[in-house]
Amino acid sequence: LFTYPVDSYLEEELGRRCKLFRLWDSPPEKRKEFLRANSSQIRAVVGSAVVGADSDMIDSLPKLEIIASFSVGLDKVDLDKCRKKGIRVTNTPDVLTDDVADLAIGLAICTMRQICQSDRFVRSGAWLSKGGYRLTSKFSGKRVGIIGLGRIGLGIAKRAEAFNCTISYHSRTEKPNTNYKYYPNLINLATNSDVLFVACALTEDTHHIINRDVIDALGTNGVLVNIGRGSHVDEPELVKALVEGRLGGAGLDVFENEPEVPEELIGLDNVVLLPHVGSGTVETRKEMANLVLANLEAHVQKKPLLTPVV
Ligand code: 8YV
Repeated sequence: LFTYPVDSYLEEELGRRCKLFRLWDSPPEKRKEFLRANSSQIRAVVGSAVVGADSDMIDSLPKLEIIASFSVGLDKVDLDKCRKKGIRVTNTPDVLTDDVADLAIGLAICTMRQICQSDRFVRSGAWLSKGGYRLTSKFSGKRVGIIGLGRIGLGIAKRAEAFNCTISYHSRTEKPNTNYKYYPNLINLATNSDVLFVACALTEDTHHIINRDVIDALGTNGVLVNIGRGSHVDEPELVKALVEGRLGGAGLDVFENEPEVPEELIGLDNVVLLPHVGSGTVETRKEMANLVLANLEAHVQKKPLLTPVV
């Protein structure tokens, strides 16, 4: 069962190798029926960051053996239920780390140097009519804070080091083998950062980890970059802070109710808004698809899974 048409190569390959059910073939109000009608045949679910496998879906598929997600984030999969029912779960780590870390740095620079806004300035003819663009903020050498020092967080740190930034981080526990400064308290990290990157997994603990207090600690010159999940951020609080000028700027690849983006952000010049494209390159999406296929193949051949989570 493929839950969402997220990648045509993966869809083709799944169609070639399996009996493929496409969840989007049935309208949302008929999906329960659709799942019930096909439940005796569905042994695997391929989900993504858009549509995963929630508790109801898992319960409606008694023959389900494996969920292979076309994503590194598994917040849309009920992992506890999978553990209880002995359903295997895989994701797509590593292959997307470079792209997401590249995009994070790109978003920081775009937001601070106002690259997208400057491009709009040229296209609108304002360069001719108004003269040069206003001055922007420097990125090199700034204090970078990273929430979550996993694969992507480390990728961001490594890149930011090349820009002579000082790197600090917050996570549940201090990481061995890094010289980056650890802040057990997120408010302290935000107070001591010019740019704060969200790069942790979305869990109950990290839901709305960016709240009003963190935003205010980052402050009027601070920039928030979110390449994690929209729900890491209390979005109404972020919007308020940006509108009221309590936060310097934000580079956002993810939103709480994608594809909806808060209307108030559209007119702001201190934000850069992207449509969840962190892993969205031809190269990486193909590697992600191949990893999903390889995990499914390993499962049916009773070999060790390549990237098991459960
Ligand atoms: C994808 C993602 O955009 O890996 C993740 O967690 O959010 C992204 O790689 C997504 O799975 C495709 O919808």
